[in-house]
Amino acid sequence: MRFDVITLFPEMFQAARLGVTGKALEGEQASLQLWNPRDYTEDNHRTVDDRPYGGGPGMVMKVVPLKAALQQAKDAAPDSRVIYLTPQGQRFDQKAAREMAQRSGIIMLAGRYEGIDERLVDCCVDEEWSIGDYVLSGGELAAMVIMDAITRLLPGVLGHAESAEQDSYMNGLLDFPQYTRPDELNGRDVPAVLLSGDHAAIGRWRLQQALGRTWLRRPDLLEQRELSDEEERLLEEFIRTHQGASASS
Ligand code: 9D3
Repeated sequence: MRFDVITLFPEMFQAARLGVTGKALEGEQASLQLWNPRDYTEDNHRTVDDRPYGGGPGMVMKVVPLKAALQQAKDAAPDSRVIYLTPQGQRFDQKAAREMAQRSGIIMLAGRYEGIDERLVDCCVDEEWSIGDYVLSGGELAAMVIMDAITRLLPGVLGHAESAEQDSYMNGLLDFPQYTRPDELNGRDVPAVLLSGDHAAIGRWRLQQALGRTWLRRPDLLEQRELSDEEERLLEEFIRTHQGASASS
């Protein structure tokens, strides 16, 4: 998949060269091209911002250099839709990540300051997306969040084990708790079932923990999900034992 990003801060995308996204960019699963509007300015000061009509605080990104950078990206990636990252956009979620992972590429426009001229949205933006209800300083981190979520879904990016894990555990529940050595830490033991070697019992315990934590922390997720008879039984047992032990955790 091809990612093109219009940004005044291309250096921020060094972070995408690390880890899973970095591996995908080294391989043939993903590519990243950065386009800096400052490189498309014509004045001596290389000005990329201007005052908002109507007054008020802050600045707006200038249309001409932004549009020139965007046009270069579109010429290089003619099949990609243009996505503007903005607090006014649709909320990006795992469903959106799965849909975008089917595309050949996306061009992401990362705003700075108070945003971009609305006429540029009207002419040249296909979709507007937000990553959540909090205030960022610009669209770059949002672009990297979206890149990361999509890249993990591309064929050949994760190993077999991790992909299988994604299939079974992006199932609308929170993760079960993890433990590693040592088996005792500051007087706290690893749950005995995990050392038992009984894989069926381990599977049931993990499912019960996932259901229980989702019930405690994200009841909204449980409301969106059907539970099997087995899951209902495991959750009821969790709730019963939780009520007896809730002071200790
Ligand atoms: C609170 C909105 N605006 C009030 C005048 C100011 C403003 C806040 C943040 C204007 C631009 C920004 C920059 N944010 C993004 O570019 C952004 C963003 C975000 O802030 N939150 C969640 N998702 C995104 S995607 C792009």
